[in-house]
Amino acid sequence: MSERVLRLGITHLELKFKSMGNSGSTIDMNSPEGQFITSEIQSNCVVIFSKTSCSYCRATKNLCQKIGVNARVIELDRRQDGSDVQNLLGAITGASTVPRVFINGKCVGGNSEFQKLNKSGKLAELLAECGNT
Ligand SMILES: N[C@@H](CCC(=O)N[C@@H](CS)C(=O)NCC(=O)O)C(=O)O
Repeated sequence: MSERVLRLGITHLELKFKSMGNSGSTIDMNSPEGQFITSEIQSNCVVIFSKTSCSYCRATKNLCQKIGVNARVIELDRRQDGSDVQNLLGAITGASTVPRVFINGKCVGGNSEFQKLNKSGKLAELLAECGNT
């Protein structure tokens, strides 16, 4: 009797896991949006996944301009695949908000984290790793 209950429990957990996987958390870096993200973060020292309508994104872009950071800006609301790219960014980085900022191929977070990196002086160190001036 207890063995039967245990088996049912495991089956239930497996089903739950599969349905969570189907609800948008799947990471497929071979998908078109996965290949796009990989290509952009590998070929640019600083990449900002942004939206033109987003005030946090504006703050990040303004700071880059102010301190002379040369950033590749991708405006997701100007792309047909913007939602797919944003969903995948959410799965990769743990947050699906914009901006999502990558330096030297790694996500450093959103605007708050980017501003903090600048204030602490760590931003300059990260930028130096990939030669951004
Ligand atoms: N704490 C985050 C806040 C970012 C945020 O709330 N962004 C808004 C737009 S300004 C967002 O992503 N909303 C959902 C969406 O646009 O899909 C940061 O500093 O980056």
